[in-house]
Amino acid sequence: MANTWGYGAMTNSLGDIQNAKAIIIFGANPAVNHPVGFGHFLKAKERNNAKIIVVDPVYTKTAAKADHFCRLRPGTDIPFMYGMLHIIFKNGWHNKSFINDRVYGMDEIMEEAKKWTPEKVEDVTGVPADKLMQITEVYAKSTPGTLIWAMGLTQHTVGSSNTRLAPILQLALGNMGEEGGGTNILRGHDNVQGATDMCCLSHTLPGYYGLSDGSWKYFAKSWGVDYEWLKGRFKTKDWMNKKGFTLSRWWAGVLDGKDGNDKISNGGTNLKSLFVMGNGITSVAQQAKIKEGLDNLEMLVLCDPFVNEAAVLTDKQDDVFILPSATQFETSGSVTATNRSVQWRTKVVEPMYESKTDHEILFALAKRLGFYDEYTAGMKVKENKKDFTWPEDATDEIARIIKTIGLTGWTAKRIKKHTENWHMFDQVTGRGYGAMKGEYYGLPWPVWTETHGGSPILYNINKTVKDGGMGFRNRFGLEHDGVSQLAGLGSAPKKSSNKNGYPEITRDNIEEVLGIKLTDDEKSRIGKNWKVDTSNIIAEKCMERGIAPYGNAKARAKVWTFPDQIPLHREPLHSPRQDLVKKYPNYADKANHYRVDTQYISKQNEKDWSKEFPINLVTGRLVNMNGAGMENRASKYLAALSPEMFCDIHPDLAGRYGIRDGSMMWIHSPEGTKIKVKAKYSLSVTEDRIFLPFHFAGVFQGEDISHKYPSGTKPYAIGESANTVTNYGYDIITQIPETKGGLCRIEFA
Ligand SMILES: Nc1nc2c(c(=O)[nH]1)N[C@H]1C(S)=C(S)[C@@H](COP(=O)(O)OP(=O)(O)OC[C@H]3O[C@@H](n4cnc5c(=O)[nH]c(N)nc54)[C@H](O)[C@@H]3O)O[C@H]1N2
Ligand SMILES: Nc1nc2c(c(=O)[nH]1)N[C@H]1C(S)=C(S)[C@@H](COP(=O)(O)OP(=O)(O)OC[C@H]3O[C@@H](n4cnc5c(=O)[nH]c(N)nc54)[C@H](O)[C@@H]3O)O[C@H]1N2
Ligand SMILES: [Mo]
Repeated sequence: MANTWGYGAMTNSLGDIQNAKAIIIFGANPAVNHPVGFGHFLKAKERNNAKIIVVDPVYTKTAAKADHFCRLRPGTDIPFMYGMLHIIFKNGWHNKSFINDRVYGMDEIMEEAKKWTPEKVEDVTGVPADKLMQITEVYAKSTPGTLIWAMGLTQHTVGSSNTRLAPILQLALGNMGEEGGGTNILRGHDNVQGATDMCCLSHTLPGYYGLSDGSWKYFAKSWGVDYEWLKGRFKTKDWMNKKGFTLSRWWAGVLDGKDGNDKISNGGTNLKSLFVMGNGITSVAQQAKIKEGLDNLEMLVLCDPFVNEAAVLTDKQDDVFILPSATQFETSGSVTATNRSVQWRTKVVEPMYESKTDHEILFALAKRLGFYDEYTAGMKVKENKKDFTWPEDATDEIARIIKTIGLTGWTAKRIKKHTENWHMFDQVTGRGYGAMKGEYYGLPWPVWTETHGGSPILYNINKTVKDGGMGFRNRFGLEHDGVSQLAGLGSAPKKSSNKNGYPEITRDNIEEVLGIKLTDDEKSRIGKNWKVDTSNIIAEKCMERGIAPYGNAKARAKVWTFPDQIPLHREPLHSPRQDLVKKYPNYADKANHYRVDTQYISKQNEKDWSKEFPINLVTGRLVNMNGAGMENRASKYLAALSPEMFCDIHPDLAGRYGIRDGSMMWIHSPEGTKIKVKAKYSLSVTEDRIFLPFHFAGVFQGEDISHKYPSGTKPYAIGESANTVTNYGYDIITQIPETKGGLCRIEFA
């Protein structure tokens, strides 16, 4: 099962934001969701008089600290960013040499940007044309500028296009690979970056290795497991290379087309059991469907330190198992932060009562399923050991195998040494001193070799590769449409033996690109290419010559394999602007999207949704709650800060429906579901939209279901889940639900 929420990592770091001269924030509310990291934003203001620009449909606590606030309509960031690009190109504020040497496809972006005049952007986004011009000038002229995003960009059908256009804006300004620049995605959970890097997802192997025969064979060999055995785990071989279901749509796999639900392509069987480790379930869109999915399972297993409220939502009576997981205070191991740096976590207490750590639960499960030996084999490969030490040998296994993002240097020993020496690093540059000289704080990946010091700023060619420099990765071939994909002349990392663009390094081209001769011994040991070279010969030789093993190419603004080769505006499936739906229709329906037929245009065209559901629905977070919220609502003091589920609503909108401040209101969704919540008058929202936090559960469509909590486990606060009314809609590439761009109807309750 895949968790497809996150998207991207920081190219720079939170500390580096102090170097920014301007900060533009799209769909993120760090004052609430990253309050410690937000300190660095405020320091940039103090140090450089950096201007903060917030682009959000809601006036947030972050907006309150900003110099400029642009209130856009949900789901219209693409027109907004094209509007900025329009003004930038028109005034010649773009970085021409950077684009020429280091970017592919910008000409097509320029063409599209021509269409988005400030007046047109105003009509589509709601942001006044003069405001757009004002902030664009501020941002374009105050370089380096850092671009921040989080969930306001990703939770849309066009989320993946949003996350492409934001870096394109930075590329146009030459803000990539610079201190104080970059695209800095504020990630979610503790270690979500680590979970992403290990690809706890359904469409790749660990370390972003694709689902190809070559990758499977590389892992089989590296794990010391027979490839034929791995193959035998699948129904037939072709299933090895197919994406699985995602977290957002597993329920469709259970319902399997029943009652008009989306059909699946799963080899003729539906999903029968669900094993949950570390997800709240009530945080996923379309709770009524989720409930139906849960009710129809044969078996449900919930591993959680708290009672997972999936157990409360379902009416299922038998074969629901609640396994008490230990918390992260009761275990140890490495965790990865939002800026790609790593730290070692040390156990604080032994697992309490009958709880077990997640790895113990997984090991026990593997034993009962009969593949414990294969499951743990990779940890014994390096020294041909009989047994393994957890978690050190797992960490070393990762370091040995994962080359794609350069984890070679992340051995348990080095990570521990870093964590023991946290006081020996500069807060802004991350540079170490004393015992940590030559290394960066937390060894941000890529860490190409066992002695490399980490790469604090991605794509920075003003540094040597040994000191963390690199160009863009050569990932998509040498040319496209007759245009070279390699970087231009002279744009290689500092002091490199090859001053120009060069391909990714392979066994076949290493002598030519690096200008070296390999010995016969080296020739016999070297791997086929840098991604599978466990001998580390490629990386070591590259370091000596100042070469990045992954090549030096152009960043691509055009993705020729995606439905939209360059990002294009498409109205949300449920749009309040029917006139614009005709002009900017959503995608064609997508069959077999992570095994589920997914609707786009057919849902959008089903009817004029805005007639019945005229109000935009925005969801997001509160500072005192996290995710599905059980952890916090079970805390008396955190629960007291927001004891009830509520809806932020503008007094004038509320007034039209006779809803008083503090009275109850119904919110209806296009899917025919509803929730009953308390109205909270707020000027943070306008009259055309409401805001809901999504941290509640325990009430479902007006009905209190709290009698279903096992005795003694009912949290201090319960309420409706916002996800009961979030609309149908999934990103075209990642399948992230459109939880930030829906419609609703309200009424006094
Ligand atoms: N206190 C607290 N901190 C957290 C979390 C938590 O639950 N509680 N969760 C963690 C996790 S898992 C994550 S992923 C991060 C998320 O961090 P954020 O992304 O900051 O979280 P949200 O509040 O969901 O959304 C951010 C903003 O996106 C805006 N938005 C909605 N639609 C749009 C749109 O179409 N365009 C634009 N530009 N903006 C839009 C919302 O109004 C909101 O202010 O926070 C992490 N930190
Ligand atoms: N409407 C709407 N929905 C959203 C979002 C939104 O903005 N709007 N944001 C989405 C995003 S970005 C995210 S990340 C999700 C977050 O939602 P969830 O992934 O559900 O996040 P949490 O509630 O933080 O954590 C899930 C569970 O993990 C348990 N847990 C904590 N520590 C451990 C541990 O060590 N081991 C185990 N086994 N379990 C543990 C917690 O008790 C909790 O029950 O919500 C998504 N849903
Ligand atoms: Mo998240």
